[in-house]
Amino acid sequence: MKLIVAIVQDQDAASLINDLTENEYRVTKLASTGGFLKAGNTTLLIGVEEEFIEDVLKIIEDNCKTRDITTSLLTVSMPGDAYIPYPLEVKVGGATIFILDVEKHIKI
Ligand code: 2BA
Repeated sequence: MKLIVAIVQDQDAASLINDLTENEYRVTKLASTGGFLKAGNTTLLIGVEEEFIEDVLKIIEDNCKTRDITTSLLTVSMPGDAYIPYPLEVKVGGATIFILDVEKHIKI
């Protein structure tokens, strides 16, 4: 068995979870926060047998869009302790995915 850890944007999470559950995959949703943007995102845990990995990846790809996000994360310091926000554009998503080996899966 494998554990797919998928970090997706909040806007894509509901439709992705619907598609996964309609296809009889089990999924756990965690609220997470990106370290760079410090904005909310969604982490999904999906436990599947190896033969279903490609199908799950396809469902994730179909649901997760890449978006350009403009943030005022950076500030430029000005004389006299003043800071002005400096817009920064980053591309976020579709999804960041890790696939891990599961040593044991126990359900009691
Ligand atoms: P964040 O860390 O908030 O990053 C949001 C987006 O900002 C990233 O999109 C990337 O385009 C940009 N970014 C991140 N770190 C950067 C840096 N040091 N310099 C310049 N730009 C940077 P994605 O790559 O699509 O990542 C989306 C979210 O996925 C991330 O949110 C983070 O929560 C997670 N993630 C991505 N790679 C990861 C990794 N290797 N390990 C753990 N989490 C990861």
